[in-house]
Amino acid sequence: MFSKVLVANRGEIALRVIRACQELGVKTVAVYSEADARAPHVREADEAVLIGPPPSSQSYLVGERLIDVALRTGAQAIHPGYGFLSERAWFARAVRDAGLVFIGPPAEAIDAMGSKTAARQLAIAAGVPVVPGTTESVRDADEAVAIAETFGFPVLLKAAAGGGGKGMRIVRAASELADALASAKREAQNAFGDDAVYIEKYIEGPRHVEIQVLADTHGNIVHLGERECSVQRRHQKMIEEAPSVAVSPELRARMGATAVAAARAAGYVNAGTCEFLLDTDGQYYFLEMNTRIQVEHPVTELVMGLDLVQWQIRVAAGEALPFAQKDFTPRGWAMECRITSEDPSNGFLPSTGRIEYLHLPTGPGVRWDGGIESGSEIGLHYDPMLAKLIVHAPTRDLAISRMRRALRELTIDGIETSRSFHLRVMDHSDFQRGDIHIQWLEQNLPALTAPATDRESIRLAAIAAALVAHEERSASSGTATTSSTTTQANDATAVRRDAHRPSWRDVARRESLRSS
Ligand code: MV4
Repeated sequence: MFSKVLVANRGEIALRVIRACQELGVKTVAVYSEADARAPHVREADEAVLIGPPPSSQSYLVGERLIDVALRTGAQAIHPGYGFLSERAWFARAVRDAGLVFIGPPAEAIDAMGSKTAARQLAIAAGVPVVPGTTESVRDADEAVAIAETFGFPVLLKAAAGGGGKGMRIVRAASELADALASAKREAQNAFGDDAVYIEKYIEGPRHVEIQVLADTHGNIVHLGERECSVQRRHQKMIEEAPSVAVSPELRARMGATAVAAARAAGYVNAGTCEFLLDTDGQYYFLEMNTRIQVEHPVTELVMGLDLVQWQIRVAAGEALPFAQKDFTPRGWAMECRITSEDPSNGFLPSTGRIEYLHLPTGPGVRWDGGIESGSEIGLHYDPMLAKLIVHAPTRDLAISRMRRALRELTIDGIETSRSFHLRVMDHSDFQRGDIHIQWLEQNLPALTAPATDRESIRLAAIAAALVAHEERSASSGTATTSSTTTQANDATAVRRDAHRPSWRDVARRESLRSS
């Protein structure tokens, strides 16, 4: 095992990796930008090194500097987390060339899956079902029309260098193809520096189901079942769960075997995820492989009973996986809500400010993977995801009840968050039936995001609550308490739109009942 690992990331995933290392008895080196000097990951690591100014292009994305820090601090390996440098083949290669271990797949596997057309070729050769379409980029609009007519409209134009939805265009008629191709190429060129675009049949209303795989350096590959990730907005997942209501044990076995075949064909090692579309007839199609640990990995950990991040580290250190495929059957139901600093009632506009008050949910079956604390400054330099609230329960219904309970326990004051949106989803009958697909959220935005109460009513109620809290405290203690200023500050910042349990009520209640 390594004695020291450099964690090349920030926020909740940096803490997640640090925790895994601590349990393995591995020392950690955090890196941080000037904006993150007081971030929890800096404090929790054994050492921390400043790597640059706030913009990630000058800090978390400067590969050579990270490698230099690893060498200088005596770390033997680098964990990239997700985002940032996690899927840059050049970085994986540079880490290896520096005599360090990249805790992730070989650079060659990242390259193989990085080009979406190459990944489709590799999948087809491995017998993996893909959406009908091309495995080469299209030359021009005439060729595109001819190809589209072989499987019919609508079709989807995709950037070959893409992934994650950039450079995609839905085309519903031959007459629209030329314009769509030109704009897809422009967007692809701007986003990836490569204007190659290919064509697929457009699948309407599918689910996004992905399979977790784990591979070691000794040729062992297992799959860890599926995650259902259909609740997404603009290619940002909001809620994930495991297992999926749409996947039977028989389908899980088939999709799992498919994912293992794709991973094997790519020479894959470490944790990875194969993304599939699952259509309304139960047909599934391989889309792409994510060559990193994913945000939503905890739901798999909870139903499969293993620590994926620890296994990433153990596999990177050369350990053989001790499991057989039959060891893995999902137990119970796990669900994750991404808590973001976005205002659902305002088009998910990013919200900035200081977290004035934070109360975390606890109790049976609740897990919080977060990177924030009271006093954290939330700016615009990084991703708006603050934390993940994850629950595990015996059944899906109980997981929904548990998530609702945990969301109601959660208070984050000082900034707007996605909390109330998640409560609305938990209360939605479509979601409760599991009747969701990748367009569901966007088709139901009004019901899921409308403010329930006008601001002035909330303001009046907050003032009343502050007065009640003050009265109750005075009555119970008989003396003025030192926390009254805190209460007022919290109530003032808590004036905001919130559909379910406005946090002023929780804060007022906790303050008034606190023994002083
Ligand atoms: C598709 C598709 C429908 N038909 N391909 C989105 C990002 C990239 N991973 C591929 N994506 C899609 N490819 C065909 N042939 C619909 C999507 C898609 C999507 C996929 C997964 C999760 C969310 C999505 C949201 C919009 C579109």
